[in-house]
Amino acid sequence: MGPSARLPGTAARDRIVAHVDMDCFYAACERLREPALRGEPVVVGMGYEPGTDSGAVATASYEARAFGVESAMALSEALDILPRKVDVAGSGHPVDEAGFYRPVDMPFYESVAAEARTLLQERAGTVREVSIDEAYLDVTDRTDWEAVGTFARELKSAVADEVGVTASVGVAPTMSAAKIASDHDKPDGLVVVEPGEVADFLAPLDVESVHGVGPVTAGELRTLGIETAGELAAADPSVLTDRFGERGRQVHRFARGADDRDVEPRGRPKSLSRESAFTEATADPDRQVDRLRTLADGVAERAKSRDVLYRTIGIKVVTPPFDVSTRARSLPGPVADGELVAGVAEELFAEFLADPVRKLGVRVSNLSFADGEQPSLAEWADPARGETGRNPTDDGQRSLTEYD
Ligand code: TTP
Ligand code: MG
Repeated sequence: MGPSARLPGTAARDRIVAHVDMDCFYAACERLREPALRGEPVVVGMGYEPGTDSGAVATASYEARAFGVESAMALSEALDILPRKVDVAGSGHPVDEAGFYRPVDMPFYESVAAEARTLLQERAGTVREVSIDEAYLDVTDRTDWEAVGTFARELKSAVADEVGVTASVGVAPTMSAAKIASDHDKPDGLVVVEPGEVADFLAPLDVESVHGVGPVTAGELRTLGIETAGELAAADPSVLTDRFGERGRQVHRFARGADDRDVEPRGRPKSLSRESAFTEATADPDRQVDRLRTLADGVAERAKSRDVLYRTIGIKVVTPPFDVSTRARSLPGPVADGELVAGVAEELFAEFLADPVRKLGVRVSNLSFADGEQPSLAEWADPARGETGRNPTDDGQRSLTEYD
């Protein structure tokens, strides 16, 4: 049996799970190479061209958030509430009410994330990476409940000293409580929820913080008068299953703190993809192709950073109202070639060119991994997938809704 196997019928062991999430990660990376940005409002824009107001906010430092800037906001809107420092000079606008804007630089952020991953892997037996800045650690065999506070503080210091960014950490006996705990005291947070405290910890929180409850489900629950996790936990399970089916039963369990998922290392992805929506459908071929190329570059970059070759290149096109079309082409052999991804994506897109398009995606599949290892079982059976409600794509990476 593997380390996470459990005899049928036995109760969940008291796991010690830590969830680690870096604070304003892209902005923290920018500060790492540009220390003058420390303590300043910093906005990192996806699709942002310095000097313009194009793109959308990928993240903002906490100083910028204090002005109301937040992820996925149109960059032009962010600039309205927080102008660029360089623009306000001599304008009479107070300089301390202005910020620094930087474009997304994925290769750099990936390299910082790789350092953090190495460190987490040294300090925990089992690590499940969920996104570029977020991972679950099973630390049951490294510490105990008396010592875990110290353990987590040392982990945070190591991330700060060796990687140079701050992390928030949540510790709990379950994955879902650990995740909520890491978010509870951000930034630079450390929250430990001991066994027996989970239900009390969850009870006052908004129902949307319950694992598996996204904004839509939360809205429906509110119409049923269920606003907090505690109210969800106390709700009649049959009402929930009538309304939401099996998922109703699941979120009811999560709200009560029950979650017997083990921290499983992430399996090999079957494909890598990126997608991005236009705020409004666009029929402008230049914007369409431009976006397609950006997505293709992003996918190729990701494959390269993971040492992955691919044999199939595909696109996804969403046209109004919500019609999804996919097209794919397989190559004679595995390649790693960004220009080819962009070129094939563009050819596949030709039949849609100048149609109104809401959303575009680029995907590579038929992957081969450079180290020749067999894919792990976790790849085939992964109950924890698709959990964040923020459209993780199949490699666990977020897709950003861009505004333009
Ligand atoms: P998050 O961990 O959600 O956000 P964050 O690290 O910036 O801030 P914090 O955790 O302190 O709340 O996401 C990690 C990175 O992913 C983030 O730095 C930028 C990117 N991202 C996007 O590109 N688009 C998004 O909509 C979100 C939420 C994040
Ligand atoms: Mg984060």
